[in-house]
Amino acid sequence: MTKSFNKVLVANRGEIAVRIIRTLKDMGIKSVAIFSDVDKDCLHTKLADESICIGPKNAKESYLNKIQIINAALITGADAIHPGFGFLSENPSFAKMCEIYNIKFIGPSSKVIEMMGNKNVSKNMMKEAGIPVVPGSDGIIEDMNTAKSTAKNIGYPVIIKARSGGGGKGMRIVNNQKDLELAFLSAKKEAENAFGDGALYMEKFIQDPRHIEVQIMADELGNVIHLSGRDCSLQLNHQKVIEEAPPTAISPEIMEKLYETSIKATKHVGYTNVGTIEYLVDKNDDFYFMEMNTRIQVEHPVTEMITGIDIVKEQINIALENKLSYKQDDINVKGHAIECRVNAYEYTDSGFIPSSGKIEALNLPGGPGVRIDNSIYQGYEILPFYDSMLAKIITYASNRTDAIKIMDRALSEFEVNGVNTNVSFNKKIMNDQNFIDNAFSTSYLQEKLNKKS
Ligand code: MV4
Repeated sequence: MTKSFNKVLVANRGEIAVRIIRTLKDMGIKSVAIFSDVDKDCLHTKLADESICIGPKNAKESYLNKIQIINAALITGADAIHPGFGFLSENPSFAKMCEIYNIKFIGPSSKVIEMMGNKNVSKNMMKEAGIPVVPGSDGIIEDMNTAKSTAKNIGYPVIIKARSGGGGKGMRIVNNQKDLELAFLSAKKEAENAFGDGALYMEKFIQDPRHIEVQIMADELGNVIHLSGRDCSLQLNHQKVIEEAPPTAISPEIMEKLYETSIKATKHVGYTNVGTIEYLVDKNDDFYFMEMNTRIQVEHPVTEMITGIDIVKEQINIALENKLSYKQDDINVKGHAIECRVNAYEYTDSGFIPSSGKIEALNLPGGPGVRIDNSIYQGYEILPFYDSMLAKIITYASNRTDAIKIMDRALSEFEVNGVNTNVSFNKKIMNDQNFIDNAFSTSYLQEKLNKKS
């Protein structure tokens, strides 16, 4: 029986909150926006059917304040909460609180979020299922002696990672034993400060990999499909700079293996709703499970463009305990999509300089093959308190070369006066020969910038 939600609270801000509210509107479901007191004029509060202030600008007292958000849902009578990405989207205790208060959390169960959030547990679970993982330590490394013997067994270079990590925090690449102790201790300290958990594990460092991820969808009835993959290899400081779909640098045969592996992994962990499995693919086309993200991703629009599927709509459909709207045979990948993030910072020779200010004039790109997911409007004040992402430009064409050309045009049209952005940095990438030739790995951008400085 198809259930429905009367009202969904969007526990986020910025462009992803706008994105979710748009789909709720398309589905005829009322939306509730939350905002901190400095965000009262944000676009998402204007587009939602109702909005409610949940606290002061400090995210710990507002967008990360679990009980305030639960209270907002109870006060407004929301049946469900969509967490978006970031903030509490992968916080198991928040998902658990939703379960306790009988508010549907639009995402996997709190148990699965907890398991996948522990990178050591998730890796061991995948190993159990026969899924390729990077050779490394057998669990957490308790002390320096174990670190030394483990690194010796694996063989340098090795990479140290935090159990509760993500985005590169608490991560160190170590090329020889003399650098090991400092790397181990600094990684532990960084992980303790960032995650409140200093537990570390170690892996063989895979040289110059591609970062390939697979979008999966699983309903609560046991059906699992994939929506093909994305290539997110162009990164800087562990932030994805450009994302594209499908991953044309990897052969279709290898991608088929990643798709089969992703379906197996999703079923093995008892995953439900929408998720992403990240892999490293090396020069020999060997691939290794890296992590499973239990949320919708920033880069989901490139997958929507090549499949024609509204992923947020399917998240809500799954949360309503409906069967997946698609079978695997219904998924037909067509064309190529690329995404650039527009951030309120500019890239200078001394790195990224954050920017804020009032948007005096704004011209958003458009025309054939251009989609803009944005949270800005003329007169909006960019605040320095939260993530610096202002908009995402997604371009689509029948092939990668044309999608790049359209992105180059769209970036030229993107004008925002009053705040500095990384638009010109992205435009340089669209005209970089190695990018155009799709001949680069995850270290490319950092090495290119190191050469310049
Ligand atoms: C790796 C790796 C190579 N070998 N693991 C993990 C967190 C994610 N943000 C990046 N991660 C990586 N894990 C092994 N065993 C390469 C990456 C990686 C990366 C590492 C350092 C600097 C930039 C990077 C960009 C993408 C992937």
